[in-house]
Amino acid sequence: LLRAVVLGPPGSGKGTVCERIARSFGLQHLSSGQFLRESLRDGGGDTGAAGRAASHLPATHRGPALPRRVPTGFPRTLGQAEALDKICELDLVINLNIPFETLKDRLSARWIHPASGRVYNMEFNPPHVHGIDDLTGEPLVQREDDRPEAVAARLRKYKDAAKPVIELYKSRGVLHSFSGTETNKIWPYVYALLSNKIPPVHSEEEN
Ligand code: G5P
Ligand code: MG
Repeated sequence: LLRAVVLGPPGSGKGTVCERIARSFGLQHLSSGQFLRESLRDGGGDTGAAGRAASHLPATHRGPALPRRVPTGFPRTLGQAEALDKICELDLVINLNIPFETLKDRLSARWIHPASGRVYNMEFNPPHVHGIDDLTGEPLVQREDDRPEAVAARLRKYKDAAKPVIELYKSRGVLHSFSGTETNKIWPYVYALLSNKIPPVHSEEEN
């Protein structure tokens, strides 16, 4: 059993890296943000508000399914890390450390398919047809919280909340930080770290 999570600021590539981990190691990707967006889709509201209820998330993920999944974006606060401690102890925390300017650029070019959570980027991984999801043919949208005025506030909020979480896992010796501006350069290191612990089902290059 390997209990791993992926942490990082908005736009750091948690979703992108986690999709690759999921494919390479036969796991499922579980995004707390996507989970919150799905919960809110019919009721209206914003993910920030729903996030305040996110301390319920560990219970949702309790059970035998947990080791087969790689959560991203959780735990996001010290309170959530402590709640998670009551359920299991993490073996590995992957922390993505990406410069602020890079995050802003990436988020302004991000488009998503809301129903599936599939993520595109006009420069990095554009859809085959502009504005259209590759698999369903449905329209893509920009996330409300990717508007430039929202991004700066999100980054600030993340920094404050994440600092003690990062310190906690660092002090336990389970934190692995990866710094850079390109996911493709970070990915081989993440792959190498994980393939030491669990057998891959696909090679690194296949992602
Ligand atoms: P989310 O959904 O977890 P964030 O803000 O933490 O939201 P986000 O924005 O989803 O994280 P990401 O998953 O880290 O970013 O990044 P990504 O989508 O993979 O990559 C960003 C973009 O860059 C994409 O377009 C991708 O294609 C592109 N890209 C990737 N790599 C590269 C590259 O090398 N080069 C280039 N050019 N592009 C690249 O949470 C949403 C909200 O929900 C709440 C919070 O309010 C949060 O803001 N929330 C919680 N609240 C409380 N507790 C929790 N546990 C919560 N979890 C979420
Ligand atoms: Mg994401």
